[in-house]
Amino acid sequence: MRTMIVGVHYPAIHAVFEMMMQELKELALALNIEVQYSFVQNLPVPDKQTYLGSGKVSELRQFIQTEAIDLVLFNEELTSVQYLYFQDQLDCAIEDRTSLILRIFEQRARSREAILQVGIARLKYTLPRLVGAHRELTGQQGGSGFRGSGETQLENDRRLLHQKLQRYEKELRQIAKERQTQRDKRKKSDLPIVALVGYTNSGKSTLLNALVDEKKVFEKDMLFATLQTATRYCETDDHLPFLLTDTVGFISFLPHELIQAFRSTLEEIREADLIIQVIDVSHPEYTKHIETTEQVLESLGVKDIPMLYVYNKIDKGNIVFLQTREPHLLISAKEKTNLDQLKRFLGKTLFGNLERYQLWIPYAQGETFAMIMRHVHVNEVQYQENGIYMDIETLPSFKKKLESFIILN
Ligand SMILES: Nc1nc2c(ncn2[C@@H]2O[C@H](COP(=O)(O)OP(=O)(O)OP(=O)(O)O)[C@@H](O)[C@H]2O)c(=O)[nH]1
Ligand SMILES: [Mg+2]
Repeated sequence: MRTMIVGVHYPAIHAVFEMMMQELKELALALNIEVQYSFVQNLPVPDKQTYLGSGKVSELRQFIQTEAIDLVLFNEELTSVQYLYFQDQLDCAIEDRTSLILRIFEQRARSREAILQVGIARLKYTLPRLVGAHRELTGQQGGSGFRGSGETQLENDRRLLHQKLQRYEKELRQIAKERQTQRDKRKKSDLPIVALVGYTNSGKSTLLNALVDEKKVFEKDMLFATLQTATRYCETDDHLPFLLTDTVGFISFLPHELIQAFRSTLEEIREADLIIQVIDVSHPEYTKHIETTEQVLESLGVKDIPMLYVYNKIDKGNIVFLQTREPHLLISAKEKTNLDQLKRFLGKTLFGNLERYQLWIPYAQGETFAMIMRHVHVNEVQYQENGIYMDIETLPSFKKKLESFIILN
């Protein structure tokens, strides 16, 4: 497939323009589409109706013809007006950034929840652009100005899509409710929750896998490898337990339809006690990745949660490290470099204010004993004749579960 990318370079996106164009190529590559040509116009702002200036459109049309281009990818999300305009003007397939990202998500979605979320985002994207698809289907019969069968058909299709959207949203609400129940249960377990966030492909899933022993999650060198939130049991260097959550990665200009659709999944981040932002420090644009990540977090209403900046992939030679955020650590998830340091940090941050108790547990309370062993830091255990003596350290919030076993001095 002969493919080209087209972008308008204007002051408002000047700082990220090159990165966006490069990313657009990578997004295409994630769908096995190789980009051959790039077409850029400098403008003060993109044209509201035609995105490019009108002279440039003829030039583009000419180029498409001469080079036999099959597909044009636009650097940004086109408005429905712009989209329809290009559909009319260009003699090849067109797709914008949002649609491309949606396609990747569609390809990767496996769980029912992810499929619904992506489906909703796609429907919301498609509905306002339906006219164009129709004009193509119904051929040239428009233009004479009467309400032909095409238009009734259009109304029909729109209604069907609306109904589908409502069905999806209803089902997703149900799943979101279940997710909330799971979350509440997790909260009740009193284990602190740590969320991994960051730009796509920065190494979040690899880090999670490096920190847990079993039930590995999917990691791969591609954009948006993870669509499904996964939570795993984990321990600090002192064997203090916490939960670690891996989430979908971010990207600049992440379509708002997707953020909205993935809200229930991403809300897990809001309930974290600590956020680890994973940054691919070998990427030339990593400081922009940090900014993007923080913008997305803000749009999700994530605030006032302590954040640790973990600069990953230090094993790759080409690192120019300019520290911008604190607290931070430099690691390699792949080579497992400095993970001890990370675990120590987590221990200090999550369990810094541990309280020490002496417990006495009768043998009849075997289950409680097992539960306590799992959830606290144990200094000493003595199996005595009538019961078990324990010297432990734990978070103050866990005290109420232990109350009846505490030995008062
Ligand atoms: N060299 C090197 N590669 C790494 C390191 N950590 C992760 N990678 C690679 O980076 C790629 C992406 O890793 P993932 O863990 O899937 O990234 P992610 O952040 O989960 O990505 P998404 O799920 O797409 O958001 C994989 O090919 C990893 O092997 C590292 O420390 N060093
Ligand atoms: Mg991942």
